[in-house]
Amino acid sequence: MDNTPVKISQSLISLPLVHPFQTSFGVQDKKFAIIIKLIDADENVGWGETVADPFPGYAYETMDTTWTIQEKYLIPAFLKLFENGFPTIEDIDKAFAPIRGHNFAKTGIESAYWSLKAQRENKSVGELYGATKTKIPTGVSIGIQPSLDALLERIGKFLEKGYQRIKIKIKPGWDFDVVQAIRKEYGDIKLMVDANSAYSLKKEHIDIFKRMDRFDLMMIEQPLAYDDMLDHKKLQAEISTPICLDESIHTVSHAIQAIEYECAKIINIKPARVGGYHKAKQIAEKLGKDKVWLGGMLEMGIGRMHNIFIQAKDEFTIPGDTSGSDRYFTQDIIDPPVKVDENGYIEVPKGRNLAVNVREDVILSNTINYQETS
Ligand code: OSB
Ligand code: MG
Repeated sequence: MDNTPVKISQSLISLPLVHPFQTSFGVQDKKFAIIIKLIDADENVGWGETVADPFPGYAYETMDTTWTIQEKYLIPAFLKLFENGFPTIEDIDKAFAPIRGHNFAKTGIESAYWSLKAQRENKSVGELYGATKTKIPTGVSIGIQPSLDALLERIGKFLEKGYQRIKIKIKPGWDFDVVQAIRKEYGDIKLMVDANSAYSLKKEHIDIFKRMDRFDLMMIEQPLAYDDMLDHKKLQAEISTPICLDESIHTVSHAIQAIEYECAKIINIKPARVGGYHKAKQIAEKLGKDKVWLGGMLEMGIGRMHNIFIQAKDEFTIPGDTSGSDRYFTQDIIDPPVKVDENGYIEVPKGRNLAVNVREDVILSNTINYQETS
């Protein structure tokens, strides 16, 4: 049996979002993704998704940089490994290490690798990630809305659908009063806020966070600058609400250091931001329950399935940002789409590889750019 993959392709696609997503750094009404398809000589297929956005607002990587880094550096380095047989994750780590940064691009290729490996070994991707659970608890991340009433109504809708936890985006001027109104309307629901770095250590901002301690939030996500762990440590020392870091964490050691040095109490793991699912797995295993949960990048179905399988690991007890496909898209690229049950759980499907069908027709009809390498 010839194990060499004959082909790897990348397809840049876009899907309209059912509801615009607004954060402190911008608004999105479309989602872009690069779908990675890996085919070996026996026609086994692996699927991956690169989740970078058009604008470098959340991360420095974009759909253009990931496309280029993949085509010019990662794909050639990756394909070369197969000259010596089917590579291990350690081989891949070693081949990608000289290419500094660009974790989103690396994760796109790495996720396709896991999917191909699962297909070849007749396993589910979950088995490779160390999944044990049959369902995962989940929440929803709600963007900044045009009015408080619109936000309250939207929260009500997701609570009715069963979502276990509500996360809202905040920014200066859309924070204390908004959280107060939510507590008044919906009582002691599981609630948290995400600032996407919109605040600083100036006194009026510290005061807002001190006053928010009374709301018993699960956590405050990334209040301060994306590259400043020490300021987060200072803020954490002043407030009782746990700080969760998102944008600041790019490696396994960042995650461990942030907890060890008390810059945060919780880490939002996004596989794309930390360089892949293997690294995400390592962070979860090293930090353990109550210190980690899985964030999201409005993934399409392929990235969403990878996210579900990693969250089926024991460590993920805090509800994540992986919502049902219908919260994002009218038509997802997988069948069946992801569904959240009335108790706010997503069932982890059993079956080979991603355990769902990839809708290649939907991918094709939404493709903007295509490239393949053999
Ligand atoms: O900060 O967690 C974030 C989406 C895009 C970029 C950054 C973030 C988010 C989310 C959405 O909060 C999570 C999701 O529903 O996938
Ligand atoms: Mg965040």
